Amino acid sequence: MARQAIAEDRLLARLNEHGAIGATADGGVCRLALSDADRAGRDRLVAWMRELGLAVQIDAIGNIFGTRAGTEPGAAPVMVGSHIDTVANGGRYDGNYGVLAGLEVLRRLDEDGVHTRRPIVVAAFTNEEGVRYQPDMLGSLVHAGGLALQDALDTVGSDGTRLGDELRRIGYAGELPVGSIRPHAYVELHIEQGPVLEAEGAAIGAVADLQGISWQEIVIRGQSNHAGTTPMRLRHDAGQAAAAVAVFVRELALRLGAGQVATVGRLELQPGLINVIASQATLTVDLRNSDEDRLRQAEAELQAFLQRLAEQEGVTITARRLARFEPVVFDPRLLRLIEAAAAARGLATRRMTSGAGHDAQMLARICPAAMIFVPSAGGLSHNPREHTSAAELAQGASVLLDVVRRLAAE
Ligand code: HGY
Ligand code: MN
Ligand code: MN
Repeated sequence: MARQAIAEDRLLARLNEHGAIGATADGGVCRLALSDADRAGRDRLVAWMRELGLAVQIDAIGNIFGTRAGTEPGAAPVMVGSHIDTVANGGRYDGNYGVLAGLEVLRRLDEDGVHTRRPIVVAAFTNEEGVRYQPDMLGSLVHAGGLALQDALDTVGSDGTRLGDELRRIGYAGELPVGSIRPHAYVELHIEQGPVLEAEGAAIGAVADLQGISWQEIVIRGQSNHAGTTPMRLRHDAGQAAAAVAVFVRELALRLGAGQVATVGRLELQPGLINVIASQATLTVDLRNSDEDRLRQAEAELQAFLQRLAEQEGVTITARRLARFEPVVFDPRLLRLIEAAAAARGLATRRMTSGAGHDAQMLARICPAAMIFVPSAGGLSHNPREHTSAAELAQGASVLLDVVRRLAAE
C-alpha cells in the first residue's frame, strides 16, 4: 500500500486562503489576537473543522478544539495544533502551518478510511504571539493551568483594551471550561523561524528543548527641556538613557555568549519632538537563553545597569515583567518517534533547540509534548517574507501524520 502522504497542493491552498485573511500590502499577515482579522481567521478555521465533521469546542479563553472521534471515545486524545494569531508584520506560516496541517492529517485519514483508537484533536490556542496582550502563549498557558482564567481575562493590552472584553466582542468566549482536554500527547508542527535546518540541509527538526524567555517593559522618566538651550551636563534625557539600555543589552548578550539573545523591540519617546529632550521613554527588553542560570544572570546584570543608569542620568527607571518562562525539555520518546518517522521517509533530521516560544512548551506541563520543525528560507520569520517551500511543508505534515497515527493507535 502506498505510504500515506499529505498533498502539497491542498495544504498550500489552505495556507494561502487563510493567509489572505488579514493580508498586508507587503505580502504578510496581520491578525493580532482577538482583533476583527483574528475573528475572521477563527471563523474560517471553525468552518473547515465543521466541513471535516469534527466536534468543535471553544473554551472560556477562546482556545479552539476540533476533535475527530476515535474507536475508543474515553481514551485520552492525541492533540496537534498551534496558533492562528500573528505578529503585526507576520508571515503566513508561523502558527497557521501547524493548525492547517493538522486538518490535512485528519482529511487524509478520512480519505484512507483510517479509524484510530484514540480521538485526535486539532487545537488553535489564543494569543500565542503576545504582542497585544502579554504574556505570549497565553491561551495554552491557561489551558495548562499556569495562569488563572480570570487573570487572563482581566489582562489589559498594549492598546488599553481588556482581553475578556475583546474575546466576548469577537464571539469566542466559549462554554468549555479551560483545561478540559488532557491529551495523551501533544505534537506541534511549526516552521523553524531560524537558519539552522536550511544551513545544514536537514528537512526535519526534532525539537529537543526550548529556551527560557524573559520579557519586561521599562519606563524611563526624565525631564523635557529645550534641545538648543540646555547644556549636556544639565540634561535628564530619557531618550539617551533608553538608547544606553539598548546598547547595554546587545553588549550583554555578546559578552555572555552561549546562545544568549537580547532584543529591544519597542521604543517610544515622549513628547517625541525634534527640539525637545525626551521626558519619557518606554521600551521592551526580550532576553532568552536555553540555560536558566545564564538567563537569570542576564536579568540581574540588566537590573544593576538600570540602577546605575538612573543615578548617572538623574532619571527614574521602573521595570514591569511581561512574561517569564523557564527553558523546557520535550519528551524523549516523542522525539524518537519523530526521528523514526522522518527517517522512514528518507528525510534528514536534526535535533535542535527552539529559539522561539511555542504552545508546546505549555502543553509539556500536562502531557508528553514535542515539536517538528521544517526549514525557514533565509531563517526569516516575524517578517512578511517568511517562506517555506511547498515540498518542505508537505514533508513536515507527512511526518506529523505518521507520528499521530502511531500515537493514536497506542
Ligand atoms: O515570542 C515568541 O517566541 C513567540 O513568537 N510568541
Ligand atoms: Mn508561532
Ligand atoms: Mn511567532
